[in-house]
Amino acid sequence: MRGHTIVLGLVGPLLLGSCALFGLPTTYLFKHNPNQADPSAGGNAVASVSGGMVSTVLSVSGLTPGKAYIAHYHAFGPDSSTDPCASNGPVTVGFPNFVADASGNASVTLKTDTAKIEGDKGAYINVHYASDPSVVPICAPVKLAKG
Ligand SMILES: [Cu+2]
Repeated sequence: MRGHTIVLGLVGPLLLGSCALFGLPTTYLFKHNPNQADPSAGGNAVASVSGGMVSTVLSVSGLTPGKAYIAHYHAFGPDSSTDPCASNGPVTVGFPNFVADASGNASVTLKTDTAKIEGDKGAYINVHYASDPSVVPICAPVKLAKG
């Protein structure tokens, strides 16, 4: 009985962490970082897996109209084990550059190999100002615990 409990405790998080690998679209919500950039920015990222590829569609609102942005998947970094958006991880895959429309909305799609964002390699998605990538209005956590 005790053995079962331990096994379930280990397997549960692994199954949750790999849901995106089983074909159903998974939605991740953007949250605003603690800064003043584009204060009403928000939106989501919807990831769909098929044939070893993952397609991720970012749908974002509240951006600065006409402004250029960049977005990336980032790996889990060294600064946190429980908050990927605060972990300061390296870029793993970049989305195509995009520009917010006249209403401050934008949508951009990235298709890439699932292997490039599996596990800790796809811990979060950041949206940056293209003109100053140190400015990151919003972040979508994808993987909530390191390892
Ligand atoms: Cu980035």
